[in-house]
Amino acid sequence: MKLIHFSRPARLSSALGAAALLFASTAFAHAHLVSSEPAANAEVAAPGEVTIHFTEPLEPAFSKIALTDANGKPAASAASQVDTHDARVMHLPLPQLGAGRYAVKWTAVATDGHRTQGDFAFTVK
Ligand SMILES: [Cu+2]
Repeated sequence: MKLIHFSRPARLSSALGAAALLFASTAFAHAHLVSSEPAANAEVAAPGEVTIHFTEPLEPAFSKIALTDANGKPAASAASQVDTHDARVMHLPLPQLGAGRYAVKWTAVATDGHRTQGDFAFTVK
């Protein structure tokens, strides 16, 4: 009887320990920007899309990229998409952009539900 009484709490605490470990390993899994094309502050020929690489896989339903022109007007007509082969990559297809400065605003929601966001600009020559 004593063995049973001891083994139950032991099993419970190891389950809690495993849950705590799991939480610890995912709690800081926020998606941060690794790199982008165009790169921040780059001066480029009109790009076909904006591509951003993140440190973590993204939740497609809640992650997005928006592009505005120098007047603050939306400059992309299509919606951004998380890459179907690599969820750490997000694309924003672009129409033919004229010369000027553009601002990229991204929102990334990692699979742990944590949201990160940021912005950068690039210039089309
Ligand atoms: Cu997180």
